[in-house]
Amino acid sequence: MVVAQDTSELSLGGQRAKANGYGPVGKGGALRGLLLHAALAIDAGNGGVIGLVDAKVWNRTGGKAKHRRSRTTKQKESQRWLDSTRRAAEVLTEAATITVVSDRESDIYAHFAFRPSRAHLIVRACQNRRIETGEEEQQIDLLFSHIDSLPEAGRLKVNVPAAPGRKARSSELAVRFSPVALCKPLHGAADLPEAVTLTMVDVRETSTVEGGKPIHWRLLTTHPVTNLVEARRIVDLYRMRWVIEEYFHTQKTGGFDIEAADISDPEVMIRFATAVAVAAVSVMQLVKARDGTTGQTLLEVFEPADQSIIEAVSAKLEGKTERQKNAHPKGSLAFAAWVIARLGGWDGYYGKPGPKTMRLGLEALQRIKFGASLRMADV
Ligand SMILES: [Mn+2]
Repeated sequence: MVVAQDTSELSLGGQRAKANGYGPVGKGGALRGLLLHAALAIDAGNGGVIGLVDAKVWNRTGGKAKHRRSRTTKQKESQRWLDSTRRAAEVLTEAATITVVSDRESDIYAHFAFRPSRAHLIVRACQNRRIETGEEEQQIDLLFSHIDSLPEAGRLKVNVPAAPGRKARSSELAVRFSPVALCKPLHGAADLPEAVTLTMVDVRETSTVEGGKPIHWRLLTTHPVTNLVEARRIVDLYRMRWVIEEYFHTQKTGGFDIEAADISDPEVMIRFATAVAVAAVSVMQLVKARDGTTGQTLLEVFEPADQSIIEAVSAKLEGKTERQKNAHPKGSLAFAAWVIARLGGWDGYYGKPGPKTMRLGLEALQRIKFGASLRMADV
């Protein structure tokens, strides 16, 4: 099982948001809003979204940041990565293995040092840390120059999907990997261990990329890597991090448009954003399940009582031709996704229903359920 965690900024405006008590977000401090940190559990086998492991919404108030080492707000904020990793290990008791993946912001020594033994990590490195090399006497090297000096272990082919400002491409990655012993940061806290042993997997695109940056990921992981197959696995697991970006997009312009909510009181907005964080998971689950590839049941998103309503709505929406029928088995999440997408305005033919359609469909289902409960009360 993969857990993708990340932080997203909800930009809610400038001067007026500031006057309402919203703290700074983004660089420069001109924009005001809230921060959302979330961790999503994903089935590493089929890409299905299992659920929300952790979510926290907060308002960054507390004045001007001081020098980095005495910045208490920053320290408290970086704790979020450790907290979500610990939470994943606590709640995902059924999972055989848990791999928590996160981007460069989470390259924090304590994150590696204090991870629960059940939770493996894959973190994209941004700090050129000191590492110990040589067993006899203490030799010190730097992480990035060490990995750069290694010969290529081989090459991998990957498909890079399209993104805003980027065409889809297939590319070749040169792979290097090595066990590394990171040294405790010079000004690290007293309770940190002197060194942490991890593996670094370095992948970089071999050809130049038109209109975009070539991939270069330096991934630090607690998983052992001794061959190219295992290195590929680390890259593939890290790439599942993309799901959390889609999840944030769902909360914003992709689905709920939360940044357009005009709520002046930060406390009320925090509660609203938390509710959207939960609702957006159901939307993501439906989007991922729409092709029937995740093998999930309807009950992973809906209440048992919803099943007969969804089946009744499906029967009503189905047309006469094969192509107008719900092709998925009853009881599957894919069956429900077809119904919700149709309720959300999808015609059943063209394109694939995205987060906005699924959100509208879920709202329509709520109205249908409400109507059904009124009719029940009439009798
Ligand atoms: Mn991030």
